Parts: sequence; C-alpha cells; structure tokens
Amino acid sequence: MRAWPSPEISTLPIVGPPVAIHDTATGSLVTTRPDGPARLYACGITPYDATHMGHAATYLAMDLLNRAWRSAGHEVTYVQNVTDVDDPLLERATKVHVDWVELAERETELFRQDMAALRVLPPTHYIGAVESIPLVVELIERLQAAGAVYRVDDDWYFSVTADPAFGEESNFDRETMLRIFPERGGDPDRAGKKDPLDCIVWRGEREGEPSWPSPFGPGRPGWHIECTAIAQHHLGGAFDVQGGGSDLVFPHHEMCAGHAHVAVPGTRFAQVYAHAGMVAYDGEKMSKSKGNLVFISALRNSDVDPMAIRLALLRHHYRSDWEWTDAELWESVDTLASWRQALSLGAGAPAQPVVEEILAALADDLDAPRATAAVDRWVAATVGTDGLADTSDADAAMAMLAALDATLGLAV
Ligand code: 5CA
Ligand code: ZN
Repeated sequence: MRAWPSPEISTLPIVGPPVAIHDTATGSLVTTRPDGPARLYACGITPYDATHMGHAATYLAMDLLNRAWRSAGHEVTYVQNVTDVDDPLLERATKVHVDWVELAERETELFRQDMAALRVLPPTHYIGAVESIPLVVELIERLQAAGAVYRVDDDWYFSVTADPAFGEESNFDRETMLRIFPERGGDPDRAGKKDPLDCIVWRGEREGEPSWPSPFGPGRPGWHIECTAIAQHHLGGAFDVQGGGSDLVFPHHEMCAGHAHVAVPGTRFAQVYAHAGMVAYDGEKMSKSKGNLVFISALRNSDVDPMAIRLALLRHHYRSDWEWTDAELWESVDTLASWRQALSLGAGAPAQPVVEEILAALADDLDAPRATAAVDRWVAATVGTDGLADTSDADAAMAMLAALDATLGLAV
C-alpha cells in the first residue's frame, strides 16, 4: 500500500542520547539499543471513519519515537498496517450503503492527508490486511503445525494456553482479561471454544461478507493475526517496539505476542510494548462507536493550522489520559504565533542548551511537554519582558527552527 509523502527532516549538529521508552510488559523504562536499524511496528487504523484527535495523538507518539531514534543516529524501519477488512469496517459499509473497499480506500486516503498535514513521518512499509492474506494463511499453518489452532464450525481459533508467556504483555489477571475481551472484539461465550479467551484467527465465510480461499476454507483473517503476520514478515523477530493506544494492551497486543511466541518458539515478538494514553472528549474516551469525535480533517477544513493541532497534542505526555478541549487548541494557535515572532528576530538567547534539553526530554520517554516548555523559556528569554531581543546568539533562530522541525516535527 502507498504511504504518504515524507516531509523534509532537518539535520542537527548534535546527536541525541539513547532513547528510553516505557514498556507495558515490564512496567519499566527501557533504554532501546537497536541492532542495525531501529524497528517499529505501530498498529494502524481501521479505515471506516475519519482520523480523530485520539488517533492523531497515538500516531504522534510513534512519530516522536521515530524522530528521537533518528536524532540519536539510528536508521528506522517503521511498519504500520491498515485493517482494511474487519467487522467494524464491514458493519459501517453496510449501514451507509457504500462498498467496503471504497469506504476503506476513501478513509485511508483521508488518514494519509491528515498525517501529512501533521508532519507525521510515513512508515517505511504501509501494509494492508487484504494484501497480507497469504502471510496470514502461512502463519496460521505454522500455528496449526504447533497444535495451537482448532476449528469451531467454519471458524478457526488460537489456543491461548499454547503460549506459556500468555499474559506477560498486559500483566492482566484472568478476571480482567475476561471483562475486557468482549469489549474489544472478543467472543468469550462462543460455544465450542476450549478457553473463553481463545481468539479467532480465520473467520469462515458468511453470507454477504468478503472471503478469500485458504486451506482453512474460504474466509478472512482475524484481527490479531493480521498484525503478527505483517510485523514478523516485515520486521523479523524481537523487533524493538510495538506501539499503539492503551486500548490495544489487551487483547490485541497480548494475542499478537501469543501468536508469535508459538510460531517462532524462543523468540519474543517485540522487545518493548509502548502504549499511548486515551484522549477523551465530553468526558468519555473519544471513539468511533460513541461518536464524540474531533476530526483532524474538520479542523483543517476550518483553516486551523495543523502545526497548532500538533503543538496542542505535544503539550500532553503521550502516556497520560487527557481530555481534548478547544480552548487548548486556541492557546496553541497563540503560542505558535509568539514562537514565530521570536524566531523571526534571527538572533536570540543561546540555542544549544535548549536543543540539548529538547533531545534529552524526548529520549526520556518522549517527554514532549518538557521539550515544549524548554522552547517557551527560550522564547521568553529571546523576546524579553521589555520587548528587546537578546542577541547573545546570532544564529539562535536557525538552530531552533532545525531542532523544532527534526525533533518535534513542528514547521514553525
Ligand atoms: N486497526 C486497529 C489496530 S491493528 C485499530 O485499533 N484501529 S483504530 O482505528 O481503532 O485505532 C487506531 C489507533 O488509534 C490505535 O492505536 C488505537 O489504540 C488508537 N486510538 C483509538 N482511539 C483513541 C483515543 N481516544 N485516544 C488515543 N488513541 C486512540
Ligand atoms: Zn494491530
């Protein structure tokens, strides 16, 4: 699948520190030590509606990681999927009487435009579920050889007990898993399953649904196996980071890890599982199913500067849960204007310590609020309360512009 065009990235005169990121599995900060290119897999969208602020926040977090690694001198191989066939997409297509392929293509294209406008770096490989069906089938065959899948009617399920490490990604107890599973696509009560937590890997053909031929009968891939197959194929084993929003901690990332552990025994799926907090609106998690959405495209259509949206998102630490407010967006519009004014002076307060602080903040679990606070201080010092420019660094603005662009992705 085609990704979106990459913005130009400024090069920095200094190299950033090694990047540490919080790992859900161990509950600790892990310093990543990429061996060759850093390898990132971020779960992509299910394209049945436009990109909302919650999606954008999560992809921005992944973008900060991508940029922090690049600033630290690494090449990055970044893979992202598109769940371009799945229950919610097919349900929406039926409801609005639009062909599901058309709906997926239209919303994926809008997502590309939103990401490009927000200056999110594109993945190296942007991969759809449909185009990955041969990979999925191959992976199910491997699971079958390991005795880890079984049939219920025309569907095929993965036995979670086949993975001795099952539960070690989320660290949820069984009761919590059983509570969350049905809220996120699971079917604990399906008759004929060996364990209520077993998840579907191949869904047999249903009347009116698309299907593809396979050794398991005609059908389509389950959700979790899609990401395992794509990640393993394009990144190999024990890649550096799998990322997504915290609503993917369980069952999605747990099941992905489970499939991978059984398919390639002795190899971890990802070394680190990174999760962004949930963005709420009107008091509830922003979600397509609840309809409490703020769309990136709607703001862009109202002439809001995408860099102001980006700055508003950067003001929150990626791991915190927070609520979107329009007031913060307008505050960011004003902040950006004041930054632009300070940067237009050319000279200013010394830039080097600020650039170092930005790099250190981002390498420390992607602490964008700390990085933007450092920029605020530079702007205040440059403009001065008396309105006179501090001209102690003649090239300050150029250095700041490059750092804002390369690390925070802000074209100011
Ligand atoms: N296609 C699957 C992943 S393989 C999926 O979850 N798609 S999605 O469109 O529902 O979500 C895309 C990404 O946005 C996921 O990482 C999800 O965790 C994240 N996300 C969804 N809602 C929010 C929210 N309110 N706040 C933050 N992140 C969110
Ligand atoms: Zn995924």
